[in-house]
Amino acid sequence: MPKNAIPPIAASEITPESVWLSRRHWLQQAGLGALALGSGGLLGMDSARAAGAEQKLPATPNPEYWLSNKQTSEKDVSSYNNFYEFGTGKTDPYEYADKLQTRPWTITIEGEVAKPRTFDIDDLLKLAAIEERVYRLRCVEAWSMVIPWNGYSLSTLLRKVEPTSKAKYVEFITAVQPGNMPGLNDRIIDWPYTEGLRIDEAMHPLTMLVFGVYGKMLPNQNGAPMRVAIPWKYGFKSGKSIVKIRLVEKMPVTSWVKIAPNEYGFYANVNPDVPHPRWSQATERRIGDGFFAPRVDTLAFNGYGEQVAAMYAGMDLRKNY
Ligand SMILES: Nc1nc2c(c(=O)[nH]1)N[C@H]1C(S)=C(S)[C@@H](COP(=O)(O)O)O[C@H]1N2
Ligand SMILES: [Mo]
Repeated sequence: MPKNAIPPIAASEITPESVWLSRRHWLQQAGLGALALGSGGLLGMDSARAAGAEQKLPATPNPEYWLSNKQTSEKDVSSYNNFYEFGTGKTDPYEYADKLQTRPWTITIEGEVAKPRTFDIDDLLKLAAIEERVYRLRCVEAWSMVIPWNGYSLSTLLRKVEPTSKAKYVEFITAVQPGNMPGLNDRIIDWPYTEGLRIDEAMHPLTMLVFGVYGKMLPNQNGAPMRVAIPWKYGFKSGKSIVKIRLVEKMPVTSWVKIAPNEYGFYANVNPDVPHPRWSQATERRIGDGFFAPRVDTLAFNGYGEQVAAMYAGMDLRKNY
């Protein structure tokens, strides 16, 4: 395991990196990506839904951010989702997100920055080298996945716009496409879905701008064309299909905090010792292991404590949940 890599949860779950890499290499050699597009059947998806996902996004593995745990299958990653704009069912995003229009797409960065700017998504894809990083995703609903995301650190983009000294927080505003998003009729969330981070969290190298997964452009249901991944926080912090990033002085009131502040906090750091008021957060179900497989222990900061705990030194994590 490379230096600084996150220790695996259980030895039984390990796929040695070398095995995984060679399998990946073999798939590339065999040109299975192209085959899947042609047949539209390899993953059991119809071609309309698979088409976007089959567009390649070459990425270089970054061993600094690598888990050796068994990866969640591509099928599970793209068919068991939370994306309430398309419905609250786990398969709704897979079912309905093909209507999301991902081009043209711009991302506006504004607020407390010296150089506010609107970027075209295709320019952001070229802004930095695309890396592959294997991250845990731990949903607040006590299930988890291990996902090879493709992208680069959010800090790379934020530095371009030069945050001012007043930039204490970062707010993410996500897309609203009436007509294309059947879930918007549900008023659970006061759309758009928004999320936020403290500036040091946003600038942390682990915080990732994600454009792809499994070496391909993000499927719509995973937040195409660009989402964030913040692996030490519950999944709801990782906003999908971002259209605006606002740097602000005051802590933004994010979607879930607005809905139920007693259940969902701004920080939302994964914490097995702080239960959700309606369920425990001590263990999790690994998607793909089968419903009756033993649950695995949830780790503090989702296993990323060594890298991120210092940012919360002196804070009461029971109050700042
Ligand atoms: N715009 C938007 N982003 C969102 C959500 C959402 O409903 N809308 N759900 C969040 C939740 S609860 C989780 S667990 C992750 C799921 O990401 P995945 O479906 O790619 O695994 O996306 C997050 N980002
Ligand atoms: Mo979630």
